[in-house]
Amino acid sequence: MTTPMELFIKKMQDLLQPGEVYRMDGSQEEAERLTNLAQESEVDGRIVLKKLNAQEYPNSYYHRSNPNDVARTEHLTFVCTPTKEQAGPNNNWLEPSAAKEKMMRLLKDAMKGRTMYVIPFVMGTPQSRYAKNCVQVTDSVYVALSMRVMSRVGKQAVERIGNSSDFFRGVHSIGDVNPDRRFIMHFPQENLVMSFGSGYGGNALLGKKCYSLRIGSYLGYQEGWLAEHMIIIGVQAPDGKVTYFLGAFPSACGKTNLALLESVLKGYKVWTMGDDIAWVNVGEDGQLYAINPEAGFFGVAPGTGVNTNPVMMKTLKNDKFFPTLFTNTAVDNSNNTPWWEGVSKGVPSDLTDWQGQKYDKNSSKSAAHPNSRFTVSIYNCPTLSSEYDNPMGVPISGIIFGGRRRSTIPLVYEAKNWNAGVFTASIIGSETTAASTGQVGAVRRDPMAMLPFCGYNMGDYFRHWLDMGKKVKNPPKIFMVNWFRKDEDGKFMWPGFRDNSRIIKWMIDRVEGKTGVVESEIGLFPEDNAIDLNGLDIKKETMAKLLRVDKEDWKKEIVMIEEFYAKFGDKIPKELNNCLAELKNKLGM
Ligand code: GTP
Ligand code: SPV
Ligand code: MN
Repeated sequence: MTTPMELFIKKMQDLLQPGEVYRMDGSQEEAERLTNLAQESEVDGRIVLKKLNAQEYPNSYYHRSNPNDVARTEHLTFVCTPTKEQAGPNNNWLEPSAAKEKMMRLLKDAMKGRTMYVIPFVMGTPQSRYAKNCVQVTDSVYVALSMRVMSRVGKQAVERIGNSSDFFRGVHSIGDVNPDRRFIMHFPQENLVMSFGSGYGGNALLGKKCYSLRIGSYLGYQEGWLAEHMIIIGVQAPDGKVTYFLGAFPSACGKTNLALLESVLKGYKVWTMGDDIAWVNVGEDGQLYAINPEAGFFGVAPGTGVNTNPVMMKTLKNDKFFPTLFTNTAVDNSNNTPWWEGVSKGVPSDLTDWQGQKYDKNSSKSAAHPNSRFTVSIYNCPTLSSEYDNPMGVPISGIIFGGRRRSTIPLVYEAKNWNAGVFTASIIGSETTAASTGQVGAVRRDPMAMLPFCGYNMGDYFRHWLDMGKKVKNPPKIFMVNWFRKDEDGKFMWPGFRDNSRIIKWMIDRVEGKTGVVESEIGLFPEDNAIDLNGLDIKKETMAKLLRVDKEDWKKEIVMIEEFYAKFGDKIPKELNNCLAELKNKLGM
């Protein structure tokens, strides 16, 4: 009998007409073979991988992409549900058969003379009942190697799939890397994604944003769970107790740094579970549990250094599981190491920039692309939680939401209950970053940090969040943070990074009921001196500014929130409209 998986591979072969078919087994030996091959292959006019200094960065490789292909392309990303309403105003939509026709035209014969890599993989630890089976085909060896780091590739996936037809299907071809012929099409009803014309992370590693978030969120809506753009961390207190948090921040707004945080507070330690995606289920005991479906980090390089993120610097130098890839950073030619702004104090004198040009120190442009990234296995992380491979996941006590805002949003506040928390998350606004093409620094609504990743109508998504709250016995506390407030001189008011442990400690105290709160118009603030600022040089006035409601700013915020809500018409649950009305009332609007 031909299995559904074999049928799928055969169908792809017929469509794509590859010169060769290679099936990935996920072994270390295979990684060696493919990295060797990639050092000899040219794709899109570039050598795919270059080996970096093995003393400094063992088993690490450098990849430079086409300059037109350095970030997610939201305007070319579609959710193709039967009706436009199902996809919602938060998604680009195309009618499924029209979308498929378009993609079939692009994909037909797309792999002529190329190798088709068949990647069977599992998202989640294979022993978990929350894990999901997937198969992606791709003609990019860079994508194949990245998938190996980011997910569990190989035998276990093939075994789990067996004769079943219940697996995600992903079709990817890098095509000719032409932005005019680039699309990322999602078919949630068919558990299918077709992606053409880009080799970039979120566009091409289909297990990540495409499956684990867009398709995943749709599955979660159907099956009663949540797929979220969230980190998972366990924070150990001096008494040894570990409290688990989820944390949602838009792209390039601090997730990876928080997930690998080295606390500045004595006795507190962060254990890393995940840095980008969480699948959240209600466990048998009625508590909320989370697993990380991924197996690696695809992290922003700029800003990562021994002072800001020492744990990531250590991770990047481990090679227990390899390879580690650096994409679109600069290269320091003096010692053949990857370089980016923030990794060292000075700028090396012999630097090649991310486009392969000699870097001029006086240039106003950065040497590394602002969205340059590393791809590294989570097993190389020295703070990996012992619960990482726990098939049930970890029980969640708090959910942290955040955004990047120079003004308006305080450093931290707490929602008074689950529904108020859902409202607070639904009104998140954040300044756009280089993680997606287009304008950087423009404030846009990004509810739950899921605007680019929710695979269905966000009005329904809000309703689903409210319903989840009803199913959970002790709903976690919900917090809102903003590490990115700036003063009149444009300087960050809060030191951020490792000092964020001070805010996390306060949250643990709140979870344990050890400290009270002060009510405000928007939520609950810490009591005076409740945040441990020991050893931190920050003015009292600065803290006061960071922890107050700027009413005039908030009135402007309300206008933006109402505009956003209006797009969803009567899909906005009445609970959220009530919260909005109450907030307006408190602000005197
Ligand atoms: P994605 O991988 O795109 O989802 O991003 P992310 O949310 O994981 O963001 P990441 O932690 O990689 O941080 C993005 C950028 O914000 C980097 O340049 C960091 O250096 C910077 N950053 C992270 N945390 C802080 C902070 O607490 N304060 C300040 N000022 N910058 C931060
Ligand atoms: C993001 O943009 O949120 C990322 C990187 O985590 S990507 O995988 O490209 O989506
Ligand atoms: Mn992300």
